[in-house]
Formats: sequence, structure tokens, C-alpha cells
Amino acid sequence: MLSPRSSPTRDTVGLDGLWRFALDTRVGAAPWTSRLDSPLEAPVPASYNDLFVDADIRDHVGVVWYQREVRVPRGWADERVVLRFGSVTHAAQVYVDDRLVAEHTGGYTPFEADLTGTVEPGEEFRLTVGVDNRLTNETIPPGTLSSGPDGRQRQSYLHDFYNYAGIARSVRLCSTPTTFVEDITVATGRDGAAGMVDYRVEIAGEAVDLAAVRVRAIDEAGRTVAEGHGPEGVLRIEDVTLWQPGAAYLYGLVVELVTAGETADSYTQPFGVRTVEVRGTQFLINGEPFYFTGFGKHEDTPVRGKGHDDAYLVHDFQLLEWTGANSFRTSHYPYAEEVLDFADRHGIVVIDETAAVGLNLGVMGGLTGVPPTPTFAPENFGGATRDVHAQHLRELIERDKNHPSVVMWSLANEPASNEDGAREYFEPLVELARKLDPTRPLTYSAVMFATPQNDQIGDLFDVLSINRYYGWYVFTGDLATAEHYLEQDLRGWVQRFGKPVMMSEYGADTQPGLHSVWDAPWSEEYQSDYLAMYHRVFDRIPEFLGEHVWNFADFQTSAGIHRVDGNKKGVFTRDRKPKAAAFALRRRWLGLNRRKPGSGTAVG
Ligand code: BDP
Repeated sequence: MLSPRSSPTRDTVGLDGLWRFALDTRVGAAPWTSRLDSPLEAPVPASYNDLFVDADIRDHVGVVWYQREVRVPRGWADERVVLRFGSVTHAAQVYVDDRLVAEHTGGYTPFEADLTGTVEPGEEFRLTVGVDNRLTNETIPPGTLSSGPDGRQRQSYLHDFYNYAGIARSVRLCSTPTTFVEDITVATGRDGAAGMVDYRVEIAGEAVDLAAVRVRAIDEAGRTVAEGHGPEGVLRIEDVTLWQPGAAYLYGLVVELVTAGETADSYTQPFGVRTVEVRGTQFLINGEPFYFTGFGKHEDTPVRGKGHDDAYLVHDFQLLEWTGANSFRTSHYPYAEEVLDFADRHGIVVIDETAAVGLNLGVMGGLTGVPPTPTFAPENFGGATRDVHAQHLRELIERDKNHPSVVMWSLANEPASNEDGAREYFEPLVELARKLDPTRPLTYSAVMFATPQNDQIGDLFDVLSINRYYGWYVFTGDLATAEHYLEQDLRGWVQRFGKPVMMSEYGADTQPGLHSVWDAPWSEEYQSDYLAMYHRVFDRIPEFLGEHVWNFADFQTSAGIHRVDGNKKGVFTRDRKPKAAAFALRRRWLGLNRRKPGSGTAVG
């Protein structure tokens, strides 16, 4: 799915701002036939949960309504009119006046509604969106609904981050010609000093048979560097400037549809020329070994929840650069498209993760990891869950396939890969991902109950990403014992699978301002010592290809006795102030990047 962009033949109108807002429990189930009768207004983009001083809204389980009026620009006669949502968490019903025009399930991927013929240029229509935050065995991520003694629904889920909901990304009204570029796929390679650009264009609409496709690649100065004709082909860019970690360079693929000698549609797709490959135990970008330094992140800020915010985007990337991070994982769901565009432009490497977090009933078994009922049983996460997971994967790859910053897909976070049924569940998803994108390696993040001895899926993937909390959830405060078991564990993965291994999570909750001369959990010193212990182990393992600390910043969680106002494993606080560990990481990563070629961060 193409990102909305204006072009000589396309316009976009932003619909962000304040919308009328109401809980369905207060206004009923069918408000789209009229104006929402509610005094509340909610900003788009933002999660709605933390906006109001009202526990009923924060804890609401079910549907909320958003509404606003939209005027279609006068000049859009004879155009195709499309409404485009960056995301609605987790399911949406979209009404134009009293007509249902789109439904979508999956809270972190975009969707569109074609309004051509439904709305009139120059006229106003009432746009109403029902937003459903419920998670079940047939949503990704999954969750469980129950009802309390007061008769109200309760939601539980198998991940710790708070289930923020709402219209968290931008909404746009877009025009395209009636014969239009529907999709573009770009894959790049190298031939000596030249860049090879494999492209495929899909077109749709009224006059598809009459339309010819013309493409050209332009460099950052706008100069044409290669040209081609037809819906598929290979362009050759002589003396190509590669997209490199820490040194981004983007070309544009200008795609034009020509009918009767006229440009019917025009769309420019940014792309970078780079290669990605796992060879032996190395991760190669442009043929050079790449060592990941960085974090698992969250889309999480005060008040806005998971709403996209450009100010935090810019600031977070500044802090990534400051710490010497060259990469991050979009734990535990696809992030806003603006984030990936920014990573493309600034040379930060991304591991792009699906929203499949919590496919693991073992977490309910606590530290024993013994599930009360098998995770992959049909009544839990069976074929229906997998179908939704597959659909989500399709939407993710379709959205993000052209981002040079995305170097690997992560299919799930901490699934019960140690349980029977895991292989049957994951094998078809791995096949699907490879079919949809043969160019990028695959990974998943392994939970602590999945060991080198009992994991059932590691051989299906290219990189083994390991989440471990030795020294935190186990051997708390005993870093010497933690170090021993961590090393044994990581070496076990290397030995069994012979694949590259990286740490996708390691971290310790830390209260800023708490200090100790002892190995005292929650102190700033403990967080630094804990990370240093992990780094000693990583540096002893040659097959190791990267370290992503959990987490970049503190984030909000659901209520729980082991969380005090959220998860505090951030190296930065929720408002992005550094804890002591941030300085320690900076020292390590800037030094490390100097030593490891291709690791990408410019050293200041
Ligand atoms: C891991 C999860 C992550 C949690 C983390 C923690 O992957 O989402 O936030 O534990 O407990 O198991 O801090």
C-alpha cells in the first residue's frame, strides 16, 4: 500500500485535529445517523485513554466514537477520493454520514476507504469512526475478555505495555486520478559500482489497458540517473551512492502513467540502494558486517499514549544518535510510517516487528513458565489466530517493503516456541514472509522459557534474537551467577543452531535518583552494572551480532503489583531524561562503533 503523498496528479488533505468523542455506553450504539451528542473532543492522532480525568474512559472496554465534518475540495471533480487511516487501534468501522464505508481489524497497520461516488467535491460529509479496543484469541495481539461483578467487561492481555486505543496516527483525505498507480515494489542490488533497482508497478482503475508506465530514478539533487518503461524492470544506476547505516542516501523512483500522451498519474517512491544478507554467523549490509547497537522501543509518551508525535520522533532519534545506537526494534508492533521514513532519511537501521506479542500462555505460569493450558491448542491460539497473524504480516510487509532502513522482519515477540504446536503454527508464517519478501532475513524474539534445548522453531529463522533477564527476574541482585548462566545459555543457541545470535532484550527496572554502593536492584548503578555484565558476555562470543537494550525509555503498563507507574527499564525516563546507564552505553557504543566496520554510527 502506497503512503499518501502529493504529486502533480495527487492531493492530500490532513484531517488531524480535534474530533467529537464519546463512549458507546453513553451515546448508544448507532450515533452515525446523527451528530454525536457529547461534550468531549479528542485529538487525532492520540490514544484517548489518558486525555480525560475519567476512569470510565481510561478503562473502557469496547467501542468509542470519533466524529467530525469533512469538506471535499471543490477541485476534486473527476478524481478518485480515498480516505486513509494510518492506524485505528484495534478495530475500526468507518461511516460517511449513515453509510458504512470500511471496516478494518488490526491496530497498527493502515487502511483505506474508497469514497469515489459516495462524497461530492465541494460538499461536506459527516465522518464517524467506531474504534474498538477489544483483544481476543482472534486478534493480534491477543487478549481475553471477561465480565466483572458490576457487569462491565474487563480486558486482560499477555503483554505488559498498556492497551492504549484510539486513532493514534494521521487521517487523510486523498485524491488520485481514476486510473492510478496502486502499488510499487522496489528491491535493490549491486553490480560493481552500479546499483541495480528491480521495480514492479501495479496499476488500477478505469483505463488500465490504455496506460503505459514510465519510470525514472532521480538522485537527491533531482537529476535523472536511470530510466525505464513498462510495469516491471531493472534500472541500472552507475556509480551509485549506497544507503548505509549512519549515512543515508535516498533516490526517488518517479512512476508515471501515460494515457494518450498525457501524464495520467505520477507518484514518487523514495528508495535506497543497499543489500542485506545473513552469511554464516554474520549480518551483512552492503556486504559489510553490521553489529546492532540500540534498543527495543515503544510508541509511548505521556498524555498522548501511542499517538504519533513528530517532536518525540525527532528527539528520540537525537537520543539514539547521542547514545551511539545504530538501530532499534519496533517492539512490539509496527510503528507509524513517519518513524520509518525518518529512519530511512537518517540512516538508522530497523528490525520491523509484527504485533504478535503474547502468543504464550506460559507467562501466566509465572517464573515456572508452565502454561495452564497449551498455547497452540485450537481453543487458544490455533488456526484462526494464525490466519489473523498471516493477514497482519501481509499488511506489514505490504506497507514497509520499500524502506531501506528495514533490514529484518521479526515475526513475533516471545511466542511459546518451546511448546508443542509452535512449529506447526510458525512454519506457514515463515513461508509466507519469505514469499512476500525474499530479500530480508527473518527473526523472532525468544522468551526465557525457550532454551537451546527445547526451542522448536529456531532453525526456521535466519537470526536468533534472545530476550533474557538473568540478574533481574532470576538471580536478582546476583550478577556473578547471572553472568555464568547467561553465557551458557547464549553459547547453547550458537552451538545448536549455528546461526547468528543477538540480544533483543536485556534490562533492569531502575528508579531514577536511587543510588547504592551495593548491587541493589532498582538503583541506577545496578542498571549500569547489569548492562556491563551482559556486555562482557557478548564480547566473549564471536557469533554475536548485536545488542538491543530493553528499553529505550520507561513506558506505561497495565496495573500490576510488580509495576510502579509503568515499566522502568528505560535507559531514559518516560520524559526522556537520561539515567546513569545512558552515559555508560554511550561510552561503550561510540567506542564499539569505532572498532567494528559497518556498524554505522558516525562518531562525533
Ligand atoms: C519481556 C517482554 C517485554 C517486557 C519485558 C519486561 O518481551 O515486552 O516489557 O519482558 O518484563 O518478556 O520488562
